[in-house]
Amino acid sequence: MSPADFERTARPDGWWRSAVVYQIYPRSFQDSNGDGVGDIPGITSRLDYLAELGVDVLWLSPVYRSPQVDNGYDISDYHDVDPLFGTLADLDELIAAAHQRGLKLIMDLVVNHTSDQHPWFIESREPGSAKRDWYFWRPARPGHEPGTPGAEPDDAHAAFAPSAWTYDPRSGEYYLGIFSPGQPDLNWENPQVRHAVHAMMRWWIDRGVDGFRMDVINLISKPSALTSGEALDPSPAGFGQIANGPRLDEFLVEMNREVGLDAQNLLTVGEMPGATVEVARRVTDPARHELNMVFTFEHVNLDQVGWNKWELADLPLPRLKENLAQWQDGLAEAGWNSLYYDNHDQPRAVSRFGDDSAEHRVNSAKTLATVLHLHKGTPYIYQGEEFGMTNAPLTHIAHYLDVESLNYHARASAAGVEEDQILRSLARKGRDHARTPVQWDDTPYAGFTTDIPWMPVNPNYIEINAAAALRDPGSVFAHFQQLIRLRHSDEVVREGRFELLLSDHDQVWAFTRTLGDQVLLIVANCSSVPAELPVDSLPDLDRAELILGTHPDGTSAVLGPWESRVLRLAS
Ligand code: TEU
Repeated sequence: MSPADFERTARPDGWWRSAVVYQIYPRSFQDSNGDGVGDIPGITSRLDYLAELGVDVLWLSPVYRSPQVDNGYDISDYHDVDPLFGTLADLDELIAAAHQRGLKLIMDLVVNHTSDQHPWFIESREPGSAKRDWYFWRPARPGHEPGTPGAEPDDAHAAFAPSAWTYDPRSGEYYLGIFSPGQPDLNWENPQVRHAVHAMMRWWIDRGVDGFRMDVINLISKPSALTSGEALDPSPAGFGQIANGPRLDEFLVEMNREVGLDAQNLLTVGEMPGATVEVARRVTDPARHELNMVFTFEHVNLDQVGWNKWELADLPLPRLKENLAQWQDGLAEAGWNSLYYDNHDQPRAVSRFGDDSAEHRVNSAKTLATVLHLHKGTPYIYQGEEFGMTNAPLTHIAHYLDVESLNYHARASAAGVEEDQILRSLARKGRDHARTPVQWDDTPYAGFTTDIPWMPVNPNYIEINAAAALRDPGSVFAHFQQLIRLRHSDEVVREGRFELLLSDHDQVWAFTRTLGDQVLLIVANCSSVPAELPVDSLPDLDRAELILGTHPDGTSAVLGPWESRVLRLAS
């Protein structure tokens, strides 16, 4: 089947509503050349494994040329692959090999900012250059000597550095980087910037990619304060004051039109820190031709205080249930949800929302997946989640490599925060946990590489690895296969209306999915102790047929620790 034929048949309208996406973080997925870093030929060598899992789409975190300040989310050439990961030819081969297996592939589009090593930015540093206005440049704060402490244009912080403004002696001015100095923000007010991005996206589509995951895409339209040269308010973290700017919809509609995103039924998902249900409903309304779906952050920011991910907070189950239900109800009539717990920025869900002890890890991983995949929307599986990988035992700052973790440690230490408190926050929320190498088997370095990995393998790889899961019909892997098959075969799972039940129950997560006279009931015990089912407050269980369960006896009125059941109610 030619690529063109494949594209035509393989991307019918709304195909992504029945798809399951698998995220690959190339640096940690599979090394093929023994340099301790994952690469593209390594991914290609694992395509049969991914086809066996049953997923439909592969999302590749960035593999473009990059100084790797933020592990690739700082791109210096959008039209080339970083030698760390391979070559363009390797990527073409991966795309073709994926398509041959019926797998689609989407790229990570990082266009809120580039690397400070990108030729666009290097040219922009020249005061008179035609690309000066491709980025945000500002003079020093009035009355301050440029380059001296406190001379930054305003007090805005960066996510991974003390200030959002970096002094450039070349012009004596400051440029904006809301993540880090190595990631200067592009000025999307400038139509030349937008056209260059559109052309780059068309270039990748011509190479066969099936869509884009768009990095912090709701930050591209900056608030008028910034675009009109005024100061930003210095809130410590969070994108509240920058997110969802005045021209966001205009820029997304223009991109969709100019690139032909909907016209070619390409998958588009926008990462949107600070997006609300209202923003998501608007942006993912198919009639508006903006995006298919967005990644919200609300449910992954509940176990913290406000925007500060390092200030930990307990998360009673009703709060998590309520938040996901709000997004289900909010996008029930228009728009579409993405469903995720794990990605390369979040700690492992089984350790965070589940129980990763030897006694409960398998069932809590299965039950968390059951609950997520039976919500309405497109599920995302992060590498290793499909066999229950856990957080790593990172107990010293030397164990952390991520720019965000190291910046937090530096800032908190400077502010006098106790080391053990800093380490407690990092142990709970650090991104490093998601980035340990994938544990393929129990051989040295877990089969990830034949040399010293860029980041140590989690020592629990002897027990927790893909090979062991593949051999075990009762494994987390086998459970994910069943969830994916259910989504592919059952329209109620794809399109059924969601309704939360027992919203205040602090152990049981229960809800129904209804399509016409078909009803699925999902009940899940999200605790490590048995839970009595309040049968009087549930549809008649005696009329229910168990279609997927984690425990042998699916009829008892008591759910075992981390037991979940998907039941079809007789109509
Ligand atoms: O993440 C955006 C983002 O909001 C995260 O930085 C998040 O706030 C934080 O990591 C939560 O811990 C995207 C990418 O997913 C991330 O890997 C990049 O570091 C970031 O953008 C900048 O490109």
